[in-house]
Formats: sequence, structure tokens, C-alpha cells
Amino acid sequence: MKKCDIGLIGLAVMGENLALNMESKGFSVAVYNRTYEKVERFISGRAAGKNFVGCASVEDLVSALSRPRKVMMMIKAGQAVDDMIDRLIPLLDSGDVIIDGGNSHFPDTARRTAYCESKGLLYIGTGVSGGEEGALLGPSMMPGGSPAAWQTVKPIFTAVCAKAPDGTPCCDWVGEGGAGHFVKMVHNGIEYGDMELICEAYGLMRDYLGMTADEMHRVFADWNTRELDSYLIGITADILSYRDTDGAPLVDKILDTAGQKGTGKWTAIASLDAGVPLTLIAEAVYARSLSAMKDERVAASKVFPRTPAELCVDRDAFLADLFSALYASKIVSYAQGFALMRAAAAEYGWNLNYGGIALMWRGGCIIRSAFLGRIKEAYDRNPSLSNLLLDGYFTEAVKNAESGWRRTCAAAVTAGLPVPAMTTALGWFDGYRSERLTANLLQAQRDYFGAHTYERTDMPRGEFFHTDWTGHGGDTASSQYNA
Ligand code: NBP
Repeated sequence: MKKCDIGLIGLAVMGENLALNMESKGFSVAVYNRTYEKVERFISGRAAGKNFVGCASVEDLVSALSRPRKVMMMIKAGQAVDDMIDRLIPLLDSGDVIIDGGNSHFPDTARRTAYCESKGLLYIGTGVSGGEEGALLGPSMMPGGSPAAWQTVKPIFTAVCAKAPDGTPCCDWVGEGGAGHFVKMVHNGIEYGDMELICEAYGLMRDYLGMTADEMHRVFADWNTRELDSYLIGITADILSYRDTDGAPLVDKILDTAGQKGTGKWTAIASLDAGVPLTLIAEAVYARSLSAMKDERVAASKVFPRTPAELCVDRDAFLADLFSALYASKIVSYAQGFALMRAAAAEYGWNLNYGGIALMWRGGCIIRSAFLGRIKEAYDRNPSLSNLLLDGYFTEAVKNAESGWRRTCAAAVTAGLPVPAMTTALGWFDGYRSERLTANLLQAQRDYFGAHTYERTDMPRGEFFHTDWTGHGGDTASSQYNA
């Protein structure tokens, strides 16, 4: 029997659709799932008459593959992946490739790459974004791991992935070790930020302007034809026009508590580890946590009732400001996300192609947008751009949006309506563009109580001083290191 081009383990929503996608591009696929009934159902259902081989065991799957063998796991992240790798290793030979397409944490992928390489195998950890539809029709894919594996999987990955509007595949080699899953993690963090910003804009339309779902639908549909043109703005417009069976907007009947699966939290933790402010994404994670505290919020709303704001604004003018606030905050979020990737690249020795990453996210994935084309152009102009805000296009965009952004945040704060992502973006912006911050006082406080020393404005950088602030401290300074 002719051997298959690739093996796929895990026939849940992502695996099943990705397998169908691969087959539709001309590849033969062997499939295996822990619960065998799912293999039978798939083979006799959606896969019927197509180029698939259903396998009852991991051994059957491996023996059904052509060499070098490529086995892709689309299973629950965590221990299940480690266990599956240990089952595969004795069955595979040098040069074969194990691929993890799940949402694994990047340090796990770095560890698994080294482990598989130590056994003579190659390993790829790839981000796959786009949900069910993306998996079937073309996801954004972010592979990293063993560089020698890339040429082996490239024809399949670039055939099945999404294509940018100019036809470029939304998949390219990201880097060694956990680089692919790191970039996917930042993608998911940015997704959290984009979603929270849209929800804040919706909140101001609903609770400040008192707009109906239909009116909001029209605004988001209009925004989707402008700089904010994106998948998430588009689905927001769709959601706002969707009616329940009784004709009322379904969105109004959905409980206001959000879930999360951890990738946003990982991004925020990575930013704390790297010392890179990622304020907007962190706020977006906290906003979900706050939303989940429904009972406590209901109780607190009785203790601190909000005084309805006197609305004396021109609706169209406010909506124009709101557009600016969303756009400027989104720019800050991406600037912060790309800054985190720069720091990680320096720490882990990855040679990340930032324009290439923007292109990978340009199609197929949840954060796809016209805006990412602008980011690609910014990194084409200057591949070592230190911050997105310093690219001419984005500098102008933020300057143009700034006054509307401030008016929006001021109105929301005065009305007592929560816009944590928009305001934290503004706070970061004001800090980032400040020549002189207040850390002189902070450093004095640290030196006062802990002899942590300080540098002086009238002396060269790198010389540290300690003052006996009270007159009864000693001369001994604390050692110099940043934790
Ligand atoms: P799930 O994340 O729900 O995982 C279900 C699959 O994992 C089933 O095939 C299940 O087999 C298998 N599995 C489990 Br659970 N434990 C296993 C074990 N110990 N050994 C072998 N197989 C095991 O599926 P999904 O939503 O399709 O996602 C797959 C991966 O892709 C995940 O890592 C996910 O985070 C990631 N991802 C998901 C999305 C999305 O939109 N859903 C998007 C992007 C990435 P069973 O049938 O026997 O229980």
C-alpha cells in the first residue's frame, strides 16, 4: 500500500479540520485518535472517499508513513504531549519529525526540541491560529524548533496555511527551540488585547451613548472599512446584528463573564520575566478575571452605585474620538507585543523576522487585519526598529489620534465606566514619551531604606552613589544587580 505523506494524531476540532485541509491540498494523511471511535466516525463521515488512512494505534500510524516520517500532534497541551512523544520516539528513526501543533507553552517546546534531538529526531512546535475555520481553510502557522526539520515540512505547511492578500503564505520559519510557540503566545496575548479594546468601545457606545445593538452594528461595520479593518471588528459587527429567536439581540442575553485558557496569562508573565511593559495585554487578562467575579461585582454595584452621567456630547464627535482611542490603543498594544518579542529574541538568541511575523498574522488567524500590513511595511523600512511607535507611519497615526484618545479616556473616567485597556495604553504612552520621569525620587527612596544606591544626573552613567540620609546609617551600599 502506498505510504502517507503525514500522520496526524488527535481528531478533535482542530486536528480533524487540519487533516481535511491537508488532504484537500493533495497530501495523503494517516490519522489516529486516542478514542478510536472518533477515527471510525471520521473515516466513515467527513473523510469518506478521500485520501485518508484510519489507524487503530500509534504503531499503525507510524508504519503507514513515508520517510522521513512526519507525525503531527493536535492534542491537548501539557502532559499528553510529553506522553505521546515518549510513545513515538521508539517507533521513529533519525531524520523523522515530530510536530506539535497545539497551544504548548514555549519553554516546554524548547525542552521537547532538545529532548527529541538528543534521540536523533527532529522536532517542531508550531503555533496554529484561526480556530476551526482556519484549520480547515487555511490557518496562520508559526513553526519553530529544529531548523533541519523546516525543509521537510515546508511544502505541506505552506500549502495548507492561509495566504496574505498578495498571495504570500502566512507561515514561515520562526526560529529555534520554543520560538514558534513564543510568537503564537504573543499572538494570543495580542488577541486578548484587541478583544478587550473592542469590548471597551462597545461598552462606551452602550452605556455612555445609550446606543442600540443595531446602531452599534452600523458603527463597527463602518469601522471595518477603515484603518481598523480586521476579522475581530467584522465579527463584532455580525454579533451585534444577530437576533435571538424572539427577535431581541442575542448579545444582550449573554452573561458578562469571560473565560480564558491561559495563553494571555503566559504572555503577561513572560513580559514580567523580561522586564518589558506589556500593560495592555496584562489589563486585558485582568479584565477577564474581573468579569468572572460576577457575584462580587453585583454586590459591589449596590454599595457603589454609579451615578448616570449627564450626556452632553455630540454623538458623532464622540464616536470619532472613540475610533481614535481604539486605534491608538491598538497601536500601543502591538508596539508592546513586538517589544516583548525583541527582548525574547535577545535572551534566547532567536533571529526573529518581525516583518515576517506580521505577515504570518496577516491572514488566517484571529487577529488578521489590514493594520498588520502596515506593521510589515514598518519593519521592511527598518528591520531593527526599536519600537513600532517610532516608525513614521505609526508616529503620525498616534499624533493624529492622541486628542480623541485623551477625550475618550477622560469621558469614561468621569462617567465611572471601565476602560482599563485604553487608559493603561495612554499611561504607558505618556511614560514612554517622557524625557524625565519620577524614578529619581523612587531611587532615592530605595537608597534611603535599603542602601540600593543611585546614579547622578551630574556624573557619568554607571557610577553609583549612596547617601546616609538620616545621619545614623552606615557607608555600606547594597550590591548592584537588577532582579
Ligand atoms: P482539545 O484541546 O480539546 O484536545 C482534544 C484532543 O486531545 C482529542 O483528540 C483527545 O483525544 C486528545 N487527548 C487528550 Br484530551 N488527552 C490525550 C492523551 N493523554 N493522549 C492522547 N490524546 C489525548 O482539542 P482542540 O480544540 O482540537 O485543540 C487541539 C490543540 O490545538 C490544543 O493544544 C489546543 O490548545 C490547540 N488549539 C486549539 C484551537 C481552537 O480553536 N480550539 C486553536 C488553536 C490551537 P480523545 O478524543 O481520546 O479524548
